[in-house]
Amino acid sequence: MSPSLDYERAREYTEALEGRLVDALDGDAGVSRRAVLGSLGLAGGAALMGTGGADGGHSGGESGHGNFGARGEFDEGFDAHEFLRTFNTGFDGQDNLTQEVFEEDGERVRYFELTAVDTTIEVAPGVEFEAWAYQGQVPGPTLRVTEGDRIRVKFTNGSRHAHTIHPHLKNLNPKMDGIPQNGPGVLEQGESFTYEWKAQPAGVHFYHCHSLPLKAHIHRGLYGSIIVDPDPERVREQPEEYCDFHESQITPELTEELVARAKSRNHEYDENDEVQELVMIMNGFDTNFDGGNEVYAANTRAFAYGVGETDGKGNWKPGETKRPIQIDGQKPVRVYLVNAIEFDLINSFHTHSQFFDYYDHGTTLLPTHQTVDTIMQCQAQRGIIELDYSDHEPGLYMFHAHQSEFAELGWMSFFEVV
Ligand SMILES: [Cu+2]
Repeated sequence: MSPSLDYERAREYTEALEGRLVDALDGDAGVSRRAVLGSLGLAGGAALMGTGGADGGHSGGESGHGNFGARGEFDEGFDAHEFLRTFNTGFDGQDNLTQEVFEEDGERVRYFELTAVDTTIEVAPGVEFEAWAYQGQVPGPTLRVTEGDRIRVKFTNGSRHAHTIHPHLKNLNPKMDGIPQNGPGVLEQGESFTYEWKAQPAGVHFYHCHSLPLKAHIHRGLYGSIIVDPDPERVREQPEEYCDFHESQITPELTEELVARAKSRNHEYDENDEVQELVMIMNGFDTNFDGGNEVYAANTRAFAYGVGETDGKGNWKPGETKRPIQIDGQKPVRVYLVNAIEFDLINSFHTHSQFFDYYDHGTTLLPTHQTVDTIMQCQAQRGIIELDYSDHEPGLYMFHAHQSEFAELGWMSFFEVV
């Protein structure tokens, strides 16, 4: 079986799923999630399985099944591939975000300016969603700092609705909690407030709007992640805070191991450059506002990490917005995974053909789950996944939510190991 044939079949598979999703949603504002799934059943299994059988896979949108199998590209407003690898550290990050780093009172401040706006985003090709978004994007910008820094966020509300920013950090001042009842409360359109939080504990954390009704404000898109990298010097001083062992059980060797792991996690150390780091915020969209999600994804765009068209020589076609996440097989991969889903109780992450180590909340430097291929997260739960494909053949390796419903409605992706 030639690799190019595998790519072609993976493209057909992605297209078939995307075509069904878009057809089911297109021009039918009243469609419910159940109706979408019902149509999946009727459309037949061959295309879904990517077998290229008599009825499936090859239509490419030109057949008589309405728009079944139709494909389209995403607009250029948001690049899900760029988002994966963009970390805003104050030193560096996306151009449209004001950010800087400076010293103040002997402490290091990481300063960011976030503005909430009302905007239209695209959740599947041609499927738009009226979002409320930090900095006009869903998910919001990924903020990345080192443990012990001060995180200062000047928040401006440019939306017609009242919003806040609530951080999932160990925050010592209730005024800075970003809830309606404390400090500045909710901010009305045109108002600003500067939040300040200590970067603690080390881990991958969540930020979101805390206005009421909470499920509406989160589901509309007001969320993002704050990654707090462990400080290796602090790890050396207090290693017991970064693992499950009691202080008396910690040997010098274990301390060195933990320090090395902290350096690998910390963006200010060269060791970190050896790891391919990715941010994935699992989310969903209730496109008809009936209290259930119609579209699922990692980083908003259904099937954006599925397989699109190549030129037949392994190169993605120019303008191809759907392509797998390309991974250097010789380097480890670290995924910062956050579950921002609303309406569904849990979400999950499942890798094909490889097992991984998982760090729940990312607050420890030794895994909380070792050698697993599936983990689940409730809303706001997050964690770090570490995996490698160094002994694998090059090619496509699927990963997805293992609620198969979510996978078929958008949360299905591939790593392309090269
Ligand atoms: Cu809000």
